[in-house]
Amino acid sequence: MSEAQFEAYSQYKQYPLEEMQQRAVDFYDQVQRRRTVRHFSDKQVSREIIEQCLLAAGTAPNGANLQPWHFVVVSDIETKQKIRIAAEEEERAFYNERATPEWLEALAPLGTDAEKPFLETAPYLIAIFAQSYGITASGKKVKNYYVQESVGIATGILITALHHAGLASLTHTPSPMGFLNQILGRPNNERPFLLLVVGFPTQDAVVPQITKKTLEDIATFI
Ligand code: IYR
Repeated sequence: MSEAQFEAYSQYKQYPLEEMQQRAVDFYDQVQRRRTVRHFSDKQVSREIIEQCLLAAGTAPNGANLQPWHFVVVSDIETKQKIRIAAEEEERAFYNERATPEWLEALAPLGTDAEKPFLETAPYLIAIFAQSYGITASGKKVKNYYVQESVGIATGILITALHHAGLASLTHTPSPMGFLNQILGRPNNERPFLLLVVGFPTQDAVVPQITKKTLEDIATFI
């Protein structure tokens, strides 16, 4: 068993109280501008920005620091096309057969359907995989912990980092997503978690008129 080694937490930064308050306000002001976008332009995005956002995602707190995630960044046109074809097939089955009337009713305000042209138009698709278990260099299985939570937090940081950099994203979850392993050649220990569509919104992009719950609705102070 390897022993814990500690070092001083020298990166920690403390701010004066007023500055803390202002930073909290400013951050909320920034993140509340984020909207899930479904109209993407084909304008290119430099790979360095995506790399930096992925580094941010990789800082997420996670189970036993095993970092049970893998991000496949797809910009290749033919691969995007394959993903669109497979995703739309699942989406058609979802909208026409699998989705319950209750689910379709919940989705109605978003105006979504089985057509996913943005899977080809947007410059990047980031397929996020959750590693149900790890594999050592010698091929031994390693148990991972809190995989869904860990990958969910990393994905949240990624979405926030992309937004902060000035990019739009769409959390797309064709279900089931097994086709992503096959198209992207990912191993059996990885389960597709989410497909993030990344790029710039079109000039005339519109978003659903929806509201967020109030603080009173989402939090209780005791
Ligand atoms: N995966 C489908 C349906 C869908 C489901 C939920 I829950 C959403 O918030 C949005 C869409 C689609 O992408 O159209």
